[in-house]
Amino acid sequence: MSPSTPTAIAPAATHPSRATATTATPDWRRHSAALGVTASSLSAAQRSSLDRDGYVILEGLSDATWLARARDRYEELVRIEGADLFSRHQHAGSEMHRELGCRRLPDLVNKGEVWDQCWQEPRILAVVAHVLERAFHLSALSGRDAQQGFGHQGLHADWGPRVPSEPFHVVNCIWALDGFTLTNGGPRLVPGSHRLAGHVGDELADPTAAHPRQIIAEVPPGAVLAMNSHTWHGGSANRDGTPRRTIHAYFSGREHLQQLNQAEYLRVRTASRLSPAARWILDG
Ligand SMILES: O=C(O)CCC(=O)C(=O)O
Repeated sequence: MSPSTPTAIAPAATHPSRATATTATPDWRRHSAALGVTASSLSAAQRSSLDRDGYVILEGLSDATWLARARDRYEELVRIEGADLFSRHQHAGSEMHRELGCRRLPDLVNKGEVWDQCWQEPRILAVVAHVLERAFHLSALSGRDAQQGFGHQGLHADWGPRVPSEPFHVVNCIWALDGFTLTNGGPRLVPGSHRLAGHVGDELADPTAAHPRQIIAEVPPGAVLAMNSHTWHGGSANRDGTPRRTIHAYFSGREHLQQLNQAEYLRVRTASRLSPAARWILDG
């Protein structure tokens, strides 16, 4: 067709709006970049660990000062909210399930600036972007710590039975405020299980039993177990009673309902300190 005929007018040249629709950087990439995510936020080894094993342990995301503040604030919130260990009186929000012998703290977005880095840290967002590969949001930000003798969970994925033709839907980044050991309730995981079709019950009649390929994640204080949370996992029992306080930053594809409607719960004081990109991560 001749370029001089009317139908040969190049849409991109003459209709900027169409050009934008086809070439613009997607919102989620722009907002991630605004929060500091770059192509090198994760190393090639970290990306392959996520792809192959379904998780990666990220170190060096926090320093001793932050860790001390985070632990103090955690305990302060437990005192204020009475995050009772024994479920009936827990103040956990309705978005969180209750668990005997575990302290749970819901809606941490609104409970101190100290938690901002748990969901805005560029390497955390890079994991989310790498696994989900599309627009996402923060579904919930919460605390969990199992007391001595408690915390053993059945292996589970944070989603229904896996359909391999579907994209991944959920990521959980677990900040280990005290570190995880083999005996204080480090999460157990079945490496590579995010790539399997179906669910844990297909392999294990009793999901609370040990899986032959499970490992217990040992994570130093202040580091993060960042997980494609289709990977079969679960808390293990805190046998030695040493602290194992965690912050769970749980993200999902943006098309899914959040566990807690973050925009609805957002307090004015919280909103006033957030950047537009951070606000975008909270929106439903
Ligand atoms: O805190 C942990 O070790 C993992 C907890 C977990 O998987 C859950 O609460 O669903």
